[in-house]
Amino acid sequence: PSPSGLPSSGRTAEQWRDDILDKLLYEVGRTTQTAAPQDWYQATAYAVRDQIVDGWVGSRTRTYDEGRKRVYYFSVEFLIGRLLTDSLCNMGATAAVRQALNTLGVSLDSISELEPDAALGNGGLGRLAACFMESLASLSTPAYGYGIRYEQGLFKQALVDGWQRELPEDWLSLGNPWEFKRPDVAYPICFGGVVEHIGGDGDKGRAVWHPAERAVAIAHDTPVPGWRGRHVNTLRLWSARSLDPMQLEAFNRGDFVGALADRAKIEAISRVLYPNDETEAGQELRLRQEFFFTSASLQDLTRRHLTQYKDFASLPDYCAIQLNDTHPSIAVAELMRLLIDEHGMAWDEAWSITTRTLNYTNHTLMPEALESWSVELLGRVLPRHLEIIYQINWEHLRRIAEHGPTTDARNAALSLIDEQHGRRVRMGHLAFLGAHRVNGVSALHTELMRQTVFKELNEVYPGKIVNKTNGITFRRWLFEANPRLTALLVETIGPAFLDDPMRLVEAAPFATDPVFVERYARCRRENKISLGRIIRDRCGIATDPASLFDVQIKRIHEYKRQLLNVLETVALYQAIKDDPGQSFAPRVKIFAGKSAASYVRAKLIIKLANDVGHRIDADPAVRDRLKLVFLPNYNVSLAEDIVPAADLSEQISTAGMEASGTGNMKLGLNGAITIGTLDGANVEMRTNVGEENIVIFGLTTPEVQAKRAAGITGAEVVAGSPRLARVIEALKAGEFSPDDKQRFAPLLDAILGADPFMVCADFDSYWEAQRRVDALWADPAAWWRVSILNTAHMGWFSSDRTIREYCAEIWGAPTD
Ligand code: DL6
Repeated sequence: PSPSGLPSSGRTAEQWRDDILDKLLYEVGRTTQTAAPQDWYQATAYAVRDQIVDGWVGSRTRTYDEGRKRVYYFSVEFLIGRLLTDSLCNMGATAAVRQALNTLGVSLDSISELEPDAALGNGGLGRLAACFMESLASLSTPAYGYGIRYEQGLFKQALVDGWQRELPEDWLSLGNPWEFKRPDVAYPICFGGVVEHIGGDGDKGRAVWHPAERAVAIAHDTPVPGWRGRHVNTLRLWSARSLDPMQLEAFNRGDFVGALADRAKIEAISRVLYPNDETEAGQELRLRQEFFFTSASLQDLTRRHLTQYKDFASLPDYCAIQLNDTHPSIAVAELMRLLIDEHGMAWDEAWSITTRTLNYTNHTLMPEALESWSVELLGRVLPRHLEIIYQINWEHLRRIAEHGPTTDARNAALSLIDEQHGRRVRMGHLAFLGAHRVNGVSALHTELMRQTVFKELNEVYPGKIVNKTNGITFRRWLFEANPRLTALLVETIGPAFLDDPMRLVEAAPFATDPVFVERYARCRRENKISLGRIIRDRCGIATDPASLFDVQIKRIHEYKRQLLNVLETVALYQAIKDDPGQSFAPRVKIFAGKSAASYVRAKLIIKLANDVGHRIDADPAVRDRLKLVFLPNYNVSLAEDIVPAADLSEQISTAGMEASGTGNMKLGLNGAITIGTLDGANVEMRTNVGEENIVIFGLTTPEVQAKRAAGITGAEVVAGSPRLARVIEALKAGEFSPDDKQRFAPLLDAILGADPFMVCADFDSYWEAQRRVDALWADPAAWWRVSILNTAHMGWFSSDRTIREYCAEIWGAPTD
């Protein structure tokens, strides 16, 4: 093991030094005299990449030679963040490269910071895809991630006077040393036009699609090295190019803009990542994006399969495709089209192959987030696919009719076509029908899928829905993000947990060992000091590491209830002012997260948090006991700074609404104590850590459902809660927005009315839970015991466990 406790790659610092100098000269074209920090970053990345490539080639050869089954993970988002530190960690090369750079007068930490985050995702779904890719490689499961190479990732968030402003994200502007462009791996992607039926077999027969428009998908490959570099997989992202660079005739006429118009329209497909939780995101471009990467990926993998195995009958034996949410669910119709129209297969055989190859993961139950496309749009952009979807639906409803009496209402619920909202194709239903297995991402969420969105389909296809509780990669979220704690754990319980996360439990007996506790607490303190520097630099606020760092980091959404946290902050502020003698824990409330650009209320919540923070900071009577900071531009690398420094993890969504959550696992692994509702994976975290080691509050899912049905308004709840009433009064009176007293009226109206997210209903319970947190904080031995036990019991939430379950129970794919 290297000094950090992590394994070493076997390459010496001298070898790395030579490699880096070589790359600096011959790849970057600079000398040590002329190199800027960015050049050093590039040279180091190229040197590290070289070491990955050997393993990459070896892994592909082994997969081919041994006929190993491949997993294909289709995802419109891969939120991978930075790759240099990730690769170094997995290759066991961090210490040697650091030393090599030191001899050249370069700091590894400084150049790592220059790498832009690959922000090719919005939040949980995209980050899960990144963790899964890493675990697949670490478990030596042959896998490809397929997605889109967005030129602009998720927007950069600036805070201007407390308001979110979106700035373009330009992560490729200085090049991307990790990717290999493959201009030869290119597929045509078609849109529009008409369909000609040529075969017999009626509506199930073969057709020729005469498209109106053609794009080309070009592959860009990024190697994904697993833990200890044993196996390397591929993330293949597609970019869109037009067939013709320009209309030369128009150009020669002097119409320079018109000459490039078609090209611009095609290339827009891979230009920008859509914000996922924007309800109106479903515009034509989004549909084109989804089809674009799905079709390219299917063409690519079927070509690979055919080259190796010569026929399609064995496709399900050698390929498992996972659809990450409904975004790639057009794969059901596209795979059918490829098999029938392009390869001449009969419908029934094509359907059998499709439904044994595809699987689908659902990530949300919120009706507005369940994708559907108008029949008109789908028919216009993908006419052949709409026909196939109609035929799948016809067969599906016919089979149901054959199995006994049914009703119109039941048929309407089962149909792929939603007739209630202007004839729309339900993409979740399509994915369900086309999949071998459909999974939820936590036990509670999976059960709710069975009871709600897929109730009728589950009755017709019992057993198709299975649960696969999410996980996180410990390499990124413990070893890299928290080297101090990792080294302490290695020293205390040995290195076995680095390969088997369940062995973390061996740290449990040390939860009451004063020497270990002191060292564990010291790690946290040092991490808090590091985070404090970031807070000071970005927010201009000084923090005391002796304060409780209370963290809520995630997308800003009403159901995630940052508002509840801010309201509690106001109540605490008032309580401290009322009676300065009360012994509340000194706290720094840390928020970070982006709101969808068009989500007005979420943006107002950001403004409220900022206004409350400023008000508190301006109050000398309170500011040393309570702070609220909102760190701008939350992304993966900022999360890596915050997570190891958190004492308290806020997982306070309305019960029944968070599919799983994975921030809860990252923070718990690093020893933050969770304050949370019985929602998503919090339920399983309680089981794993023990109910005495987690602070649970609030309504349960059935209680939320009952409250909603009873139609109790927030105003009625407030009438019975003097503390909340006072908070509301202060906001109404404009105490936090003297320049615009009405500013927060839309937020108040929402919670005082139907209060769909139960902010008022859960307020008192949340307040009391926070006071339990205060009491625990006041007893350091108890606090650290609980904190350490959280780290020790988080092994089950490794994405290695999740991926092993997928491999064994869904994909039939090999591990190790
Ligand atoms: O499954 C990953 C992640 C869950 O942990 C979160 O609970 C869930 O909100 C998130 N969903 C999304 C966007 N969903 N859609 N569509 O990120 O997935």
